[in-house]
Amino acid sequence: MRLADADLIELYRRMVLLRVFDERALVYHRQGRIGTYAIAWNHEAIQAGATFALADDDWIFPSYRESPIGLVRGMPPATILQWWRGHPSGWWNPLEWNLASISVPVGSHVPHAAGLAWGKKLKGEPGVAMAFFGDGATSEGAFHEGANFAAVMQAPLVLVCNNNGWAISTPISAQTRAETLADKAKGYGMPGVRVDGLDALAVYEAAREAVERARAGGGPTFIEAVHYRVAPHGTADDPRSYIDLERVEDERRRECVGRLEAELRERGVLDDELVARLRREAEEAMRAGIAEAEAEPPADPRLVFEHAYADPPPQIAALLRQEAPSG
Ligand SMILES: Cc1ncc(C[n+]2csc(CCOP(=O)(O)OP(=O)(O)O)c2C)c(N)n1
Ligand SMILES: [Mg+2]
Repeated sequence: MRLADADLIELYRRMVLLRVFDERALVYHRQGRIGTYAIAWNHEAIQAGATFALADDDWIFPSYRESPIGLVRGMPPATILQWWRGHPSGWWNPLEWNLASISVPVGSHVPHAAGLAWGKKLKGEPGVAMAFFGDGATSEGAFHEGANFAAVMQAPLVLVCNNNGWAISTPISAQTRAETLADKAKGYGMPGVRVDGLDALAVYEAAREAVERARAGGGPTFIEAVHYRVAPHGTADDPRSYIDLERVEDERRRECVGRLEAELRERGVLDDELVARLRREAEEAMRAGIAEAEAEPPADPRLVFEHAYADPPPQIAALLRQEAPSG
């Protein structure tokens, strides 16, 4: 289905927002203003493209790689920056955004998404769930359980696998003997499709079909979005010892935001002025976001323990009784 010009601009705007978030977040990490950060550079076509097929009622289950995905629903950048700063104001109420909390354990959110989708079906409520995870997650038991369960229950679930070729330093060839990850879908009895992970419109189209099928009672779909990771796994990783650096250079030249931009310029939908304005707005949102995050008072360290124990051990109970540190 052809998107209207206004939709194409909105899709591009979301990609720019995600790109600028990622680039600024890396700088903030280097400046010591946020903690470890999972770099999402060149994953924007998958994140913006797939979620573009969702309605506001639909649920998103992100992994750490999709940490800024709330931006596509209007979540303030400060919230996500606070998450990476380990500050409680970075914990949102999932019901407020129909956005589950970010899963750092690999694949453990796939059964959660399957359960939510099945629950929607049982209650006769509208809405589908979309879970994002990586190629490495397909080797996890939790992925298998979630995918199988969703298929058996014909739950309205869309599984979006970001196949960037690497699980930190483990290449896809060490994860599976399957020719493609999409082939795994057959074993669960669900449709599996493979798309170019740098082509936002192709990802959108695959997601649109999957969402439509899910809404119509046709059960889950597995989407494998293929690309090659061009940035380190995260800020604590140095991939030079394991990655194909020539391929990285090559892939960087084909990066996905510039690709959609070129297509939309050719269609006469984007021009210099609009491109500059959207980037400027995203940069301003980030400047305001980090300022807002840093203006918040630091969290009370006792919070770390408050929700960890029903009956705290005596030493911790004594610490919790102390006055909160001032400043
Ligand atoms: C259950 C579990 N095992 C191990 C880890 C450590 N770990 C963090 S990221 C990662 C690699 C995951 O790769 P992939 O699923 O391909 O996602 P990507 O990071 O490439 O987006 C691993 C093994 C973890 N977070 N959770
Ligand atoms: Mg991966």
